[in-house]
Amino acid sequence: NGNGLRNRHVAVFAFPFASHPQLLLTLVRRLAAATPAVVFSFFSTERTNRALFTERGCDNILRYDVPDGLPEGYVLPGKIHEDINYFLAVAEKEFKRGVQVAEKDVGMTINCLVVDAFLWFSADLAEELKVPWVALWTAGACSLSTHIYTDLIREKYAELKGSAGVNDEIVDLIPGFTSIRLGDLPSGVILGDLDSPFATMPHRMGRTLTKATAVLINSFQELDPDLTKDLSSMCNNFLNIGPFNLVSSPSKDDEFSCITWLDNQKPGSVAYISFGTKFSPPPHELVALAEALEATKTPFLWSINEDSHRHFPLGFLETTTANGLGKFVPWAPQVRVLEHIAIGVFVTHSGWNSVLESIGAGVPMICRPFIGDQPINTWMVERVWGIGVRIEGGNFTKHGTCRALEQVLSANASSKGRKERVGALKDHAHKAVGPNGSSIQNFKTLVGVVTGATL
Ligand code: U2F
Repeated sequence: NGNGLRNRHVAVFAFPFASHPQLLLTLVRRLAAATPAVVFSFFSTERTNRALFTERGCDNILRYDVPDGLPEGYVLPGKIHEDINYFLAVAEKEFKRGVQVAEKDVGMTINCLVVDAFLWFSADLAEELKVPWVALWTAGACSLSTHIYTDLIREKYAELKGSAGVNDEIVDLIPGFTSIRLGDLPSGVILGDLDSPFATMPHRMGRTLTKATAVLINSFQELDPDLTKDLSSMCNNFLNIGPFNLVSSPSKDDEFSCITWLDNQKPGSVAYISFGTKFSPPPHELVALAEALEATKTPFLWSINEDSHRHFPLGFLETTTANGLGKFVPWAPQVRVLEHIAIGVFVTHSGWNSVLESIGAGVPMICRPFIGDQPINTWMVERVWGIGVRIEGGNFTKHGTCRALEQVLSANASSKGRKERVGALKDHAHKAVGPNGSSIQNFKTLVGVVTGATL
């Protein structure tokens, strides 16, 4: 099995929810291909591993299942927060136990830990084993910065003595940001229940990451030069190694014939709509969005689960399908869709992967954020990068959505400006992962950390 050639053993800990484990495995596959002498033991729950390890992968990645901590009889998926809490209650113990099993199997002790940054507590294990601790933050530099600076932000916010509301823009609140709207900070930084696990987890993560051997993000440094500079001063080896979707080739699957449908649309005319893996606007907003698409006669491709069709206005699905204005699919090959010449705008929840994929394809966005990092990603899209608009008032109304569609799809100067700016970022993204690009250089540094060459 080639074990004789293997000289290092890396343990990888996944946070087994939403798109997290997939992204980590994408990274590990890249690392495994670059370092054939290293064995990677990948730990995640049985349920996520089953979905991830469908194809034959690299010989030097071993799959290990860890328990999900759910009580007997619990039906998945429950409430996401509940599922996460059950997992976190057993995670530290189970990962540790798993490492001992893998060390025995492989016949080598662990030389390095690569983890999802949410698993901040694994820094203790790395210290105990005296090995480098490498953490992957699956979202952008903007949100990471708010977690690293949570203590500072809280201090400055306290000085404001409640005089600022959620809609107020505060100048110089966070290093690397000229200004930020308080309401766009991830909940749990200053707003919401600061003692809940969803506030304490990223807070403790932020404090711990500054001690990591390397902090990796799925982004490219030219997107956020100021934030990158600042985060590099806070963390060791702060490495932008993305966009991941431009490094790995997109899946060729197009089960629902999205590409064929797009082939028959005019260039730059179609709105692609998707709210990621977990989110859907409430029924009245789906109605408003549907009405706006019809009123503006915007051709659209909508990735939406069939269960939500019942919320559409009467006859909307049938009419728009019959007259060719729209196409509804339960899943779209998003990266390929966004790259299609027919796409004019992406209506998105601003999940980090979606934002990055839109940038990688040079498509401007209309953002309707829900929670977590989505509002701050939206802030960046609209106010910092100038490549999209936040839906007026934060929710879809017929009027606001018509306006946003007209704004982004029209041929006027501000729409042209948006397209030019997103086109320029697209070029930077492609250069970053091209020969000698910044993300490729950073990846080499990472390989050095993982193989022990740079220690
Ligand atoms: C969580 O976000 P999500 O996983 O809900 O959303 P994204 O980060 O945008 O990732 C969705 C991925 O699913 C793909 C799409 C993205 O790679 O290409 N996809 C698809 O291929 N076809 C479809 O029809 C629909 C989606 C979290 F909620 C966010 O706040 C975080 O920013 C994010 C990253 O940590 O994770």
